[in-house]
Amino acid sequence: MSMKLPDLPYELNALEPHVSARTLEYHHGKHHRAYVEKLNKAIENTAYEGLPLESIITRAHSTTHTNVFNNAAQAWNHAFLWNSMSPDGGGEPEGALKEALEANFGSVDNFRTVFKQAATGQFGSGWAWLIQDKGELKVISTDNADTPVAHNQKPLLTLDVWEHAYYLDYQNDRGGYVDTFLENLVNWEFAASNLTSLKAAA
Ligand code: MN3
Repeated sequence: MSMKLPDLPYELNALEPHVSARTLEYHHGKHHRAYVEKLNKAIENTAYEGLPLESIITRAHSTTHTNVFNNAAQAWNHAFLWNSMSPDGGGEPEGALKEALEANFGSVDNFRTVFKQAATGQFGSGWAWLIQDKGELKVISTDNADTPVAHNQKPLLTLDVWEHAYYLDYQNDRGGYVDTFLENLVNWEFAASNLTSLKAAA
């Protein structure tokens, strides 16, 4: 039993003009696919074969199986990324998510400022995240393939800041890409569905 590349939750051109069909064609069809294929190759006939992806990530993280970890984490992160964006995204969060962002960051605008700082401040390749950690919402960035899943943190949203995510559309303007994500693409409903009650977690 091997891992499968998940379909995009929308058409290749659904995020235009913010993310081009060409970017998604390469990002999903080449990059994400390659992580899944390399993972399948790396776990074939090993104790990892047949495990859920999250289990592969946490087990590989606690060992020195760097190749398994990197490809498993990238496979997971990209599947999470596609859902963190939506053709109907952007605008303002509502309800419990809005309240939680205001409680943890002062305001939704300040959350956007902090998220942009994390995304643009990540040196080299990596990811920016909104996570839930011990009952609090936090913004973090991770290097390369690293993922909150490996650190017992619960991701609510992510943005890929590897150059392959934005270079065709934004060249070196990572800040412009992050602004577009926050203004036009961010899938608040997905984040809200990932938010577990802060009261229950406290
Ligand atoms: Mn990527």
